[in-house]
Amino acid sequence: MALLDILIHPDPRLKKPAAPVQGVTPALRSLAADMLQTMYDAPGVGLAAPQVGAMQRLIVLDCVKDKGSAPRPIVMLNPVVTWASDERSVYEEGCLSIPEQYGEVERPSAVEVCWHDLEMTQQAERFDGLWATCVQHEIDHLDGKLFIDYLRPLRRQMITRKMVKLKRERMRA
Ligand code: K1U
Ligand code: ZN
Repeated sequence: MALLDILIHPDPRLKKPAAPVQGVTPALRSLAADMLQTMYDAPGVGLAAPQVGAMQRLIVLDCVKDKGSAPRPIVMLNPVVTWASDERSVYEEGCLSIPEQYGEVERPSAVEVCWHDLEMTQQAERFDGLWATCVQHEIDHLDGKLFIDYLRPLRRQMITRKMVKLKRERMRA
């Protein structure tokens, strides 16, 4: 397994829709395993393939935050939200592609998601709490959407400028 480089905003690959996964190959299994390792190492609770430059509809997540509980890594291929609650909740979101920047985003409190797992078996589950926020955030990545797209233009511009500066500094180091 390997740790992958996470793309930092602004990057054109983070703004592009990803293509459906057509089949499970050894390379795709290996990408999913590397993404999970990269997510845990960051640390994060989710990661979408475009964040590591792979333009495929693949996300990984594990929102078990309590250190005493067993981890629950989930790999989703071609995830689709099939139901969303009318009730909405606000969560202060972060993003591994926009380090150290946070913003309040309002989304449906609960969602039902259908996806294929690595055996290409169809799965469906209802998520709430952080799981619901995270799975919607990750599916947005597959559609080229970032949490800052929900913020006011001025705040978005300020964050983008900070990221341009951060990337410049990282290039020099
Ligand atoms: O997609 C990503 O960039 C990952 C992102 C997912 C996410 C977090 C919070 C709300 C919505 C989506 C992160 O994991 S940011 C890091 C983070 O929130 C976290 C890190 C360690 C423990 C708990 C949370
Ligand atoms: Zn993100």
